[in-house]
Formats: sequence, structure tokens, C-alpha cells
Amino acid sequence: MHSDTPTPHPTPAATHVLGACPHDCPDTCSMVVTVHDGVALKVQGNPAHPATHGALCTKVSRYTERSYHPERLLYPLKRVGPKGSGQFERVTWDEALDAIAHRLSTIAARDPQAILPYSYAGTMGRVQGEGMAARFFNRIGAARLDRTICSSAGGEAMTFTLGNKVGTKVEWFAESKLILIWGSNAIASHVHFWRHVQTAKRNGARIVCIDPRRTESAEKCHQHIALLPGTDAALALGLMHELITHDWLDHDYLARHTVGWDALRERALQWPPERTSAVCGIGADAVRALARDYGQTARAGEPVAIRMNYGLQRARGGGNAVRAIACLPALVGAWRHRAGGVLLSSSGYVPTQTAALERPELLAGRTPRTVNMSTIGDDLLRPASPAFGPAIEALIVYNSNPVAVAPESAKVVQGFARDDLFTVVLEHFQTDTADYADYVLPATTQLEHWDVHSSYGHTDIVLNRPSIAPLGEARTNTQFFRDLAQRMGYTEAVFAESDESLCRTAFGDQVDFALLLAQGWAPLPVPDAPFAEGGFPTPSGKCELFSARLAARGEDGLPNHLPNYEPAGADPRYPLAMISPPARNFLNSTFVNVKSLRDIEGEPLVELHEADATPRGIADGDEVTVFNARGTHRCVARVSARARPGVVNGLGIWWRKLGRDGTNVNELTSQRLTDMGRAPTFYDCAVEVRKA
Ligand SMILES: Nc1nc2c(c(=O)[nH]1)N[C@H]1C(S)=C(S)[C@@H](COP(=O)(O)OP(=O)(O)OC[C@H]3O[C@@H](n4cnc5c(=O)[nH]c(N)nc54)[C@H](O)[C@@H]3O)O[C@H]1N2
Ligand SMILES: Nc1nc2c(c(=O)[nH]1)N[C@H]1C(S)=C(S)[C@@H](COP(=O)(O)OP(=O)(O)OC[C@H]3O[C@@H](n4cnc5c(=O)[nH]c(N)nc54)[C@H](O)[C@@H]3O)O[C@H]1N2
Ligand SMILES: [Mo]
Repeated sequence: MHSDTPTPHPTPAATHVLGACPHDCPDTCSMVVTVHDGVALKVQGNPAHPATHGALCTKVSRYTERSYHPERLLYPLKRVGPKGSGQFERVTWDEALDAIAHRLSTIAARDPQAILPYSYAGTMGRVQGEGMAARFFNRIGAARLDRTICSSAGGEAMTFTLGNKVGTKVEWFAESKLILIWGSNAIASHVHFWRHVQTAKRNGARIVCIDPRRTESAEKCHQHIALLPGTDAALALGLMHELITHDWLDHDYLARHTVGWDALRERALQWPPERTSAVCGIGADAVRALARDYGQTARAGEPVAIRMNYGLQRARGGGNAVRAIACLPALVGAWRHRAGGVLLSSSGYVPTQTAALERPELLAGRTPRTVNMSTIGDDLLRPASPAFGPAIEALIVYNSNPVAVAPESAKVVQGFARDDLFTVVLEHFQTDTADYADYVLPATTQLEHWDVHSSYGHTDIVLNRPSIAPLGEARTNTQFFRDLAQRMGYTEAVFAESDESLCRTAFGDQVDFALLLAQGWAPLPVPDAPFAEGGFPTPSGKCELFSARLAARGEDGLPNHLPNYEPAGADPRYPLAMISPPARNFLNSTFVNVKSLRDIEGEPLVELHEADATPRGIADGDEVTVFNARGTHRCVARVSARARPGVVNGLGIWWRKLGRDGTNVNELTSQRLTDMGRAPTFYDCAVEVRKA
């Protein structure tokens, strides 16, 4: 065929639209969506965005499969069967909105604080997240939601220690000579970090993983320290003990850029390696060797860096553990290098224009009560009282699946099943939570709406343009709140702001919006070695080893080890400690209904070590019952070296209705809260396992 043969009926060429991955992950990728004839054909990582480096994870590569899923919700639904039965009939948007507006108005006339929003990070977008929704809830005067379910223990701990959620820039880990991967399974949970680890490894860095589970990441490190869950502060204090006794310290950095060194020194000297060893369930030699690696590498003038993630702060002493670890870089002067220090989250660098987005002036002087999302089980069952306020009468759920992800499911389910509770769920799918709704409303996916994203790993802002029209009758979250505001008679101009305009409002002129439009991402101005010369964003301007703010609250000003509420081996009825970290192919409870990904994960399982399986007569593949006083969960046993003795791993977070007996791991977790941040203690959970 001649190359110049004209095509008789030219089909429109495929176009490429720049988007952002919406999911709750530190990587916040820039995506390229290939669109043909109004259909999104595929999503790929943007090769021009350095943090994405042209690659997406397995899950998000399937984003089109998820968006065009045959079970995608396309029309508004009204419940016709009992709560939880999943029986619904199709209604029009007008019918649904009228009914919701009428019900909310009736409740608000008595007390708007009986209305509660429930949302988290189904999308991390600033527009489909809190902007328009917060305006609506401020205007009505609804109860506020304390969004604690993921990161608030560690977040508060970083703020008490370094002054904010700030730290080492993620890309400089590539230049580090010793990396401690602490409570993080990067290969599964934020795979773009792993590229930096590999670069460092090639350049001779030593990589150590500190995690009760032998994860995909742990097995690729030079060393894996499989400590007992919730004992990280004891390890950090034990490391300090060794740094002090061998004088592997940067006295100049300590003197100029920290407060409370003398007090912390005394505390740490109470933690010889033998004590740490006994608490953590690891060898004393491992403590000594790790301290030597850390102290001597830093002494040699080489960068040492710690990548924490949120896994280690989901236990009673999670805040203290993060504080203890966050002190370590100051002891050895690791902050002097751009590739040294510690990173838990970079979100403190983000210039979010919260007031412009959320419009607190709509509260008109009211200060509504706050309800903690992590205790939604108890709170839905709480009657009115002077301390609590009115009973919760209405829930508006969006970007979250609380029936699957909140702790102590039995209580959560009982609360959601209340007949007198009015529940609206904005969703892509008929989730466990949607089954309990009075109205289920179809929401747009990231392919169908505008949004703008910051990251808690890297330091770029990423823009998401819509690439296709909304499927069926799906509407954006923002449009739902605009429509509802109009029905409620709210005429303020802020309810008319478009999504594109909200994208600009989110970061104001702190971000170059023209650059965002042109290339899809824009970097924030973050210094390379932010604390080389001190300058911490704390009240003292120093790294606060001793926190006067914590002491003023009547708490310990120094980091300490707080034993778990439910330590391994403490209760003979439930002698095993259970943690429930993420499964690699799911994102919390998202993607569980995508068949190709669910096929990789198989079915709900619990990993146990041979030493725990054999005495219980459990073989690999057996059906088992995992139980404690809160509940019972049936799943498959995987006898595996991924588990250490005394600890079982129930990978999360399955949809309850896709599990063997209609439960998931949260049937077992408790609603007890962490030492800081009012956060859940998902990984502080004693259980017993028996063959079913
Ligand atoms: N594939 C996938 N990726 C995800 C998610 C997902 O569900 N799936 N979830 C996303 C979300 S919401 C978040 S918050 C982030 C981060 O979510 P995290 O919960 O921090 O997830 P990980 O990075 O996997 O780190 C958890 C690791 O901590 C370990 N761990 C558990 N208890 C302890 C402990 O007491 N001490 C120590 N040292 N380690 C402990 C677990 O075994 C696990 O390997 O990941 C995000 N990325
Ligand atoms: N046992 C145990 N429980 C845990 C954890 C654990 O490690 N172990 N991890 C905890 C952590 S770290 C977190 S962050 C929470 C996560 O809890 P959630 O934030 O509730 O996360 P998901 O389960 O992914 O549910 C998000 C829902 O939002 C929907 N969604 C996505 N985008 C949109 C949108 O644009 N509009 C609307 N209306 N809906 C949308 C998705 O379809 C999905 O059903 O779970 C916590 N629960
Ligand atoms: Mo999370």
C-alpha cells in the first residue's frame, strides 16, 4: 500500500488526556489516559513526571476495567428491602434529591448536629473531597467528622517532634547509604519509592526493613528485623542507648538544633539492648548491629535515612513510636545531608487553602460537635446526652466504605442497620456500606471529573482533567452538594463555583496553575536539605526531643514505649497478635470487586507461622476461624514464613460480602484509640485461630 493512500472515512485519532491517580497512596501519579471516540482505552504512567517515571501500579493500570465495570452504579437508587439486604429500585435524581433535602431539612430544624458527613480518601482529590461538601455541611451546621482513620497518630507525632508532616524529600533516598524501611511495605503500598531504594542499593547502600511481617519488600532487603507489633518505640530507644554508649552522636547538631536532649538521654539509657530485645521479641545482637550501622555510617559523614510509613502507628503507642523514631536523625546529625533524615509524610509542605475551599464563614459563628470516624460503631449506637449531643440521625457517606474499613464491624453494622437512621451513600459500586443506604447515588470516577491533588510522598501538585463524559447518570460529588444546596434554598455564590475553578482555589497562587494545565504537574518549592541548619517548624524552631506541648497536655514530654492494649501472648484465650496490612492488589477496600485483581489475591486469608499452625493442627489451605471477644471471621489459613511466631497477618481489606461468611478482618479489630491523634488501633488486636 502506498503511504499516501487517502483514508476514505477517517476515524478520529486517539487523544491523550493528563490525569492524576486519585487513590490513597503516597505516590500520587500523573496518568496519561488514551481516549478514542469518547471511550477511555487505557491509563498509563506519565513518563514526563519524574515521580511517576512512566509507571503505574498493577491496580491502577486496571482503572479502565474498574470504571467500565458491568456493576458500576449508573442510576440513583432507593432502598425497598430491609437495610443490608441490597434491595433497591431505580429513581430519578429529582426524586432522590427532593427526598434527601426534605429529610435533612426536617432534622436540621431540630438540630443540624444530628447530621454527620462520613468521608475519607476514596479519592484524595481536593475538589471531589472536602471543598464543596464542607461548604454544604458548614452551611447546614452539621456535626464535623474527625478524620482519624489512617494517619493522625503519626501525623500528630511528627508535628510534636519536627513541627509538621515534613521530612526528607523522597527522591533523595536514592543517594542514601543506609535506608531503614520502618513499618512500610513499599513494593505493595507505594511502589515508586522502591525505585529509589534500588538506585541506592546499586550504589552500595545497605537496606534494612523493620516489620513484623516478612513482606515483599522485607525479603529484598539486606536485613529484616521482624519485631512484635507495637514495639517500635522500644527499638528506637534501644538504638539511642547504643548511640549514646558508643558516642556515635553529633553533639554539635544536638546542641544547636534540638531541645530536651539531656532528658531524652536519660530515658534512652534505661533501654539497654537486652531490655529492647525482650520487649520486641528480637535478638539483642540485632539491636546492637543496627545501632552500629546507623551510628557509624552517619559518623563516616554518609547519609542515613528512615522511610516510615503508617503501619507502625496503628497500635496504642503509635504516636510515641513515631516520635521516638523521628528523634533519631537529630542524634546523629543525619539532617545535614539531603539524603539523610526521616520521611513519614510530605503533606505538611502543601499550601492547601483550606478556608477558601471550605468556607468556615458559612458556620456563622456556630461550632458544631465533632464525631470521630474511628468510633463510628459506638457513636451510631449512642443515645443523645449532654456530652455527646443529639443521637446521629442522618449520615452522608462519600469517598469511603465504613462498613468494611472501620474497626469492630459488629458494632458498625448494628449502627448502620438502625431503622431510624437516614443514610445516603455516593458511590461507584454497591459496596457493603451502600447496602445499608436509604439512597445510593452514582458518582463519577476520576476519568469523568476535574480534580487537583497533592501528595504525601513527593512534593508535586498533580492535575486531573476529565477524559470521558460521566457514565450513565453519574454525577460528581460536588454536583450532588450543589444540587442539594439549591434544594435546601442556599443561595450563597460559593455553591455556584465550578470544579475547574475549585481546582484553582485549592492552592491559590501558591501553585503555578498555567504550568499545571500545560504539563499536568507542578513542583512545590521545598528545600533539598530542609533541616541541615535546623529551622524546624516547631514553636522552638528546633527538633523537639522533649515536647513542652505534650507536657502541657499532662502527657509524657519524652517519647516512651507504651505496651499494646492487646500484646501477643498476654491473654491466654487470644494468644496471637493480629495485624491486617494492605493486600498488594487492593487499595483499602477499593478494587476488591475488580475480578482480575481479586483473582490474584484469591480469597480472605490469614498468614500464620508453622510454629503457631502445627500445635493447632492447621495446614496450609485449611479453612480456619479467627476469633476474639469481639467477633469471628472465617477465612483460609496460609502457613507461611511471611508470618513470625506469635503474630498472624490478615491481609485487608476485603468486602464483607465477598468473604466466606460475610465478614472481614475488622470483625476482630477494636475501637480503642492511639496515644495521639485519636486514631484506630487496627494492628493492636489479640486473636485465637482454630481449624474450622
Ligand atoms: N496496594 C496497596 N497500597 C496501599 C494501600 C492498600 O490498601 N493497598 N493503602 C494505602 C494507604 S490508605 C496507606 S495509609 C498507605 C500506607 O499504608 P500502611 O498501612 O503504612 O501500609 P504499608 O506501607 O504496607 O506498611 C504497613 C507495614 O507495616 C507493618 N506493620 C504492622 N504493624 C507494625 C508494627 O507494629 N511495627 C512495624 N514496624 N511495622 C508494622 C505491616 O506488616 C506492613 O508491612 O499505603 C497506601 N497504599
Ligand atoms: N483492618 C484494617 N482496617 C483498615 C486499615 C487496615 O490496614 N486494616 N487501613 C485503614 C486505612 S489506612 C484507611 S486510609 C481506611 C480507608 O478507608 P476508605 O477511605 O473508606 O477507603 P476505601 O475502602 O478504599 O473506600 C473508598 C470508597 O470510595 C469510593 N470512591 C472513590 N472515588 C470516589 C468518588 O470520586 N466519589 C465517590 N462518591 N466515591 C468514591 C470507592 O468506590 C470506595 O468504595 O481504611 C482503614 N481500615
Ligand atoms: Mo490510609
